[in-house]
Amino acid sequence: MLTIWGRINSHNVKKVVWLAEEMGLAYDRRDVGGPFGMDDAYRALNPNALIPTIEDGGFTVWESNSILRYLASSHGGERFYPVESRARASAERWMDWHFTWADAVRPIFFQMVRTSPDQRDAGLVARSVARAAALSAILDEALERQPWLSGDAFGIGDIPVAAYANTWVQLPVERPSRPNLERWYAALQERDAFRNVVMIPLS
Ligand SMILES: N[C@@H](CCC(=O)N[C@@H](CS)C(=O)NCC(=O)O)C(=O)O
Repeated sequence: MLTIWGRINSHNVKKVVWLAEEMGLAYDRRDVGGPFGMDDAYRALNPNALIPTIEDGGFTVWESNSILRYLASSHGGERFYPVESRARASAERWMDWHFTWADAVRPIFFQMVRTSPDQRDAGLVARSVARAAALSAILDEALERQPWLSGDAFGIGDIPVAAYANTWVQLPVERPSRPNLERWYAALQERDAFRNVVMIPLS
């Protein structure tokens, strides 16, 4: 049985649980992090004191994107991970680019969801909203040429960007029209795992 440590309102935990659900894996998710805290046993598993961490038959991995790659390389998850080297690089590029995207979306999320209104930094929100809007043009352009960030089919190249795209879409901020991104987001919503794991209320 796969064990996934991490509270489910974490973007990085959502990514891993989403893939586990897509793969139909049996897993036991344990709440760690944020209000749940972390004990010494958890810190021994993950010296970064961050979530998520997984344990699979005595094998422990942390770093959410590494976990995605591991799961998609085992347990029949290969259909989510292109094999051919150029197709794989094209898909994986979005897993790395997601850090750029997350750096724009995260401040808006923290300010609007996890910061009381009187403590908010309006300048930071405005700069981050503008940055996310500009970056969304890059996504839109890519999704004009292909249906998924992973290529012709949904895969792990879509998951990290989509976790933050959902937050961007759910936040009450101005967004430019991005037809291809909107078509991709609508297609994501047809996936049960995306709706059930990622599209939960932001908290
Ligand atoms: N690069 C790491 C980042 C992990 C990370 O920053 N996790 C956040 C939650 S999204 C965390 O552990 N925050 C502290 C906490 O929840 O207590 C990964 O992708 O796994």
